[in-house]
Amino acid sequence: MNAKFLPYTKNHLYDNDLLLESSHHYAFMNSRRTVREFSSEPVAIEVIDNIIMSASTAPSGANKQPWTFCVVTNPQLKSQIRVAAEKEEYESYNGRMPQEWLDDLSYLGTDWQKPFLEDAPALIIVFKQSYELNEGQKKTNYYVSESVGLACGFLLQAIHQCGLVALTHTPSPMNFLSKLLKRPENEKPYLLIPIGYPADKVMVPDIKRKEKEQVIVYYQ
Ligand code: IYR
Repeated sequence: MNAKFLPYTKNHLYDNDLLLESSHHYAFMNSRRTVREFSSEPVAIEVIDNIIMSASTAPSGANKQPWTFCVVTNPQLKSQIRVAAEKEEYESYNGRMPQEWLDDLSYLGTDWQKPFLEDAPALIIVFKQSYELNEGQKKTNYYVSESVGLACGFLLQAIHQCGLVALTHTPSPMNFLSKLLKRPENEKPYLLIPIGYPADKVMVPDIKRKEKEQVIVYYQ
């Protein structure tokens, strides 16, 4: 099948306008923080739709878009997810994670308890589609983890743009999510992202981001 090509144009910025735009964008992105305490104030489903559809514009291997975003707002299901996640996290924090890992995390103040799984108005559970399954027919997907990671990055940016906050939570192992959400066999849980407004007077750890000399290498 031959690809059909369409014209594509961009607003071309120059010199100072370009510099200003890039520096404003950096400042905006640098103001994003992971938040672990949420207000229970709901977020409209239409807003969540738009945020997820923004994420779904991410590039993907052969444009297969190998992702499913499950949105849980049902309080009973949120509670079931919390119970199952805390069961795994309790084991992880009490024996499964080596001391070096626990030491690396200690300054973030995380532990096995995950109240945000019930407090946040919505949980977005991102599934990667290891392969495509269409009426029993399997088809290959490519660069699945890279593609879904990019979509999650877009998702976090859209959430930040809307003045909302999120947390990239990775209960481990995560297979309980496939069971609770009754996902098909070609989907594997990838990230659990609670989304909402921050709790009143929320605090975040005093983290530092690396300097540009530490993250960029120029070859000129
Ligand atoms: N999944 C655990 C532990 C955890 C691991 C890393 I790496 C973090 O950056 C943060 C937490 C948890 O969610 O608490």
